[in-house]
Amino acid sequence: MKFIRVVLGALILFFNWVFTPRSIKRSSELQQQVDKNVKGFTLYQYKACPFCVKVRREIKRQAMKIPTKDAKRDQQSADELVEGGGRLKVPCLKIEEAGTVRWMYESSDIISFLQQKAA
Ligand SMILES: N[C@@H](CCC(=O)N[C@@H](CS)C(=O)NCC(=O)O)C(=O)O
Repeated sequence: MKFIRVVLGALILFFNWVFTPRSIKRSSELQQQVDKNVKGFTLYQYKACPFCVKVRREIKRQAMKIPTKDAKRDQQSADELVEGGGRLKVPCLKIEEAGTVRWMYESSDIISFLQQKAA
């Protein structure tokens, strides 16, 4: 079972690498605005999780600068996720804005939210 998961993970990463999406090109003012919109965001994720790959691809497509934390390999990140978000489930977007902190689970919700921030 573990072997199958490792092979599938490697395949996901390989195809993600081969078909890396292009980043959108914006004017520098627009890009600065998008950078500002996502400034306090952090993505908690696993490297080979397909839902995380889906979110990372959208981040790349949208040319967003969002730091990632690996909640599988880094115990501190896993603890932060459980303490803050309430569950060890990825992907999860930590959203720090306007003095508040929110934790958003579900890849489709995260992608829709990021698309709004890019609009
Ligand atoms: N529907 C979720 C699925 C996320 C999911 O199943 N993530 C897995 C890793 S690939 C996970 O964190 N599993 C741990 C758990 O569910 O407790 C999404 O689209 O984000």
